[in-house]
Amino acid sequence: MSGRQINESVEKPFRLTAIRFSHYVEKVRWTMDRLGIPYLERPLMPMVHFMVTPFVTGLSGHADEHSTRFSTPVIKTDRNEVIVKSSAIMCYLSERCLSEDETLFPTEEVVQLDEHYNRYLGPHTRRLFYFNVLNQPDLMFELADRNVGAGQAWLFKTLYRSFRRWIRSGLGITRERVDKGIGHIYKEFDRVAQTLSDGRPYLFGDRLTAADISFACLGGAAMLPTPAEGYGAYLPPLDRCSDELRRVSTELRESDAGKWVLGLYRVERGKRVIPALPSLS
Ligand SMILES: N[C@@H](CCC(=O)N[C@@H](CS)C(=O)NCC(=O)O)C(=O)O
Repeated sequence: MSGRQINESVEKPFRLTAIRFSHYVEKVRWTMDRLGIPYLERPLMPMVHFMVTPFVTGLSGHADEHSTRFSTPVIKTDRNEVIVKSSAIMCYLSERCLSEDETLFPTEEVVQLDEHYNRYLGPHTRRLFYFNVLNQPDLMFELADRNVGAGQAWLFKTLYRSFRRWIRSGLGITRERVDKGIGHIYKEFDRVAQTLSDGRPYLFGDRLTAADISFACLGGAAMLPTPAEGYGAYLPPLDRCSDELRRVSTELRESDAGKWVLGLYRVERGKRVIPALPSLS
């Protein structure tokens, strides 16, 4: 399915404003790549995004209990519509490009499971990631060097100490919450394995839905998938991560649900077909 033709109903490339390595952004990139939507990505580092997204969303941003109204992903379509929130964007793309038989949101259960992952899985994997990686400035600096342009990377590194403090307090990152979160992540992976244990290829049967993409991105990010494995941004290499992050990622990779997610990246996501800025080579 990866490598679909450029969608001909699209008049000019969409614009994706994105904290480049975000797993919520990956949901949208996956969907756009899958549907052949041409887009240009404006890649951002966290905190630097506050200097950009207000100019894109104006007053239309949407806050929830885990993110501000200036959060990403945000897209601007070929018709100049600005859409915020990963699931709303996926829904728009699905309605615009897919028939009723192909929709990514075929039932209310799919909508609910996607939202469940938005609210109860994405925040836990993100806290686990930041709790560990913020303590390794060299890894954070490499994320900047590999994911955004040189000027922005310089700004991020220069203001890193303040940014780190704000990220920690903004996301409520504490040892206790991370410990609880790890339990939740394992539980969600177990639940997925149980659902798939009857042999079905996807969470809702024999077709890929938004819930599969959502789990693969919001849960799968804890396994730190690489661009070669299909992830649309650069995440830190496992062998340089802290013992805790490496242990959890490795255990998830070896679990049934983790293997299934890596298979989804391989078969359904594939490598990105639309060049992004800057290059991920
Ligand atoms: N509910 C939003 C959440 C997205 C989200 O949390 N994005 C993070 C990136 S991991 C972000 O931009 N955070 C910065 C902020 O909240 O200002 C969605 O699904 O799009």
